[in-house]
Amino acid sequence: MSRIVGHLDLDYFYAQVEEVEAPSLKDTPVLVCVFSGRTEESGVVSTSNYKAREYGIKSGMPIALAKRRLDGVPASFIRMDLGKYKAYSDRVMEILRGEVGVLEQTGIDEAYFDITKRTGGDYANATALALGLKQKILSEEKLSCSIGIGPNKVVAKIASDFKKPDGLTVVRSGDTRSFLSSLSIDKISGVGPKTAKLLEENGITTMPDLASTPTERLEDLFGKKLAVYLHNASNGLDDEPVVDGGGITQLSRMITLKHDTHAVDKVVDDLLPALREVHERLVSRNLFFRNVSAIGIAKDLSLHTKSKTLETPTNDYPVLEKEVRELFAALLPEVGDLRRAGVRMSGLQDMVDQHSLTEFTS
Ligand code: TTP
Ligand code: CA
Repeated sequence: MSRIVGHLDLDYFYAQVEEVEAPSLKDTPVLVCVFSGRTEESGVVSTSNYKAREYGIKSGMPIALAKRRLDGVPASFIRMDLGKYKAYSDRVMEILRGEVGVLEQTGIDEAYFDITKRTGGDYANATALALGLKQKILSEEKLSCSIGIGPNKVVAKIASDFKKPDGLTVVRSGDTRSFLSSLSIDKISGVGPKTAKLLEENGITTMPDLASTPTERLEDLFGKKLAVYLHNASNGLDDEPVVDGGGITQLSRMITLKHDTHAVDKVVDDLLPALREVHERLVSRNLFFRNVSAIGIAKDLSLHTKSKTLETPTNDYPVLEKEVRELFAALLPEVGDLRRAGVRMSGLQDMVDQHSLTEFTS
């Protein structure tokens, strides 16, 4: 089965969150700023929407310069609010986790995921999964993202950046070389201006140049590790695995409740189909869970969780439902009305491990 990896990156993330919270901003430049506080204009632009980018606004630009570029243009300069973006990020990652299982989050707005098993190594299935994911994130969080699908992490990352915003780029394993050949070398993750300059000084200016440069020659310039990486990446090769953040596999699912409520029975009733679905996924993968969490998203969109670690791992559905009910009974009085609810099972382990554990303890 050929490997299929995805990379998701949210579009103009901080600025897009500000647009979601105040949709009237959408058609004008939005700049999320870190104000240093010395003067009204001191500080830098963290990011901006695509409207602002039309005026040459870039991340890291001094606010004063951005103001000059936008002279006479109605634009919003908004103070960066990391807590708010983190809450959106957490919820998007929950949605993603629910769809793909294991993911490797590499930034507040980006993550890799391996969908080889889930798609049976079939790119048509991968495309459908990615489209469904984009739709889900848009309908639940009103956020657009760009997704790249490819045979490995290097290609998936380049692909997610290929068409932005709201892009989906699928690069099948046989097409990686032709896809990469027209791109500049700095599209490879980890190639910054310094590396690009050194390559250029050595006559290596295009991706095909780099792809056909023997590793030994690159080794003289960059040392073995980077040389091998550059050679492989420019040839579309990479076998780095997607590593789940905490090294623990998880299964989760979030739903939007029919009505905002703090009644345990109502929350759990709405959640039952999702619970069954996530349990089916557990059983179909021959897994047991050890930890279970109730996840709630309140009306102000804040995220709350309560978790429990079981004494013995299990794959028993009634246990799952009972634990989830108890966790929500503890969570709801603290949080009040929920808008969305979810469940997460973590500390997953193979039934095989479980058998050997039982043999060992009995
Ligand atoms: P990016 O993904 O690099 O940028 P982006 O999401 O704003 O835009 P796009 O992906 O559509 O090109 O960074 C993610 C967030 O990280 C970004 O929204 C704000 C923050 N950030 C900074 O604070 N400073 C920076 O210099 C950069 C590049 C990003
Ligand atoms: Ca982004």
